[in-house]
Amino acid sequence: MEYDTLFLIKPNVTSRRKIGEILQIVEKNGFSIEMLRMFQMDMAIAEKFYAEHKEKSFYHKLIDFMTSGKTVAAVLHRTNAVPVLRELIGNTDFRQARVGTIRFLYADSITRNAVHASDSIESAQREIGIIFPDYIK
Ligand code: 3AN
Repeated sequence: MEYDTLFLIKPNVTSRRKIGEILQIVEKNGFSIEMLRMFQMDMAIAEKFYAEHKEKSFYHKLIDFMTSGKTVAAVLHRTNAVPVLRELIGNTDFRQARVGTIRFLYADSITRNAVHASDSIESAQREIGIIFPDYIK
């Protein structure tokens, strides 16, 4: 089945001029970019986006980081987009990320882990609605 997922390139990567390399990796792996936006997350968007982590110990660190610089957000389209993109980005903990994955190559720490990809079709729809409220398929 072909559908959309949400992809974020986080501030630790945008500040290092690696945006082009990472978009090239996703395109080479068969994803079509349907929407693309570069912006600095404000608190309201970050809190909405990470609402499920509100009670976690790392929540404030995560919100501080995500609002600290520019993020590139993309709606990516592909067959089996969610599991294929999750596989391509690698484990949340970059030390356990498979060799060659985006997090293996670009993460600096568990919080500064370079990229985000939706973990289910439902999450993808919710997250696309937050970042691209006027996107109509
Ligand atoms: P993923 O991004 O792999 O789906 P989630 O949804 O569990 O991982 O976590 C969201 C974000 O929160 C991660 N991308 C990471 O930046 C941060 N995070 C998750 N777990 C930790 C942790 N143990 N310590 C610090 N930051 C964390």
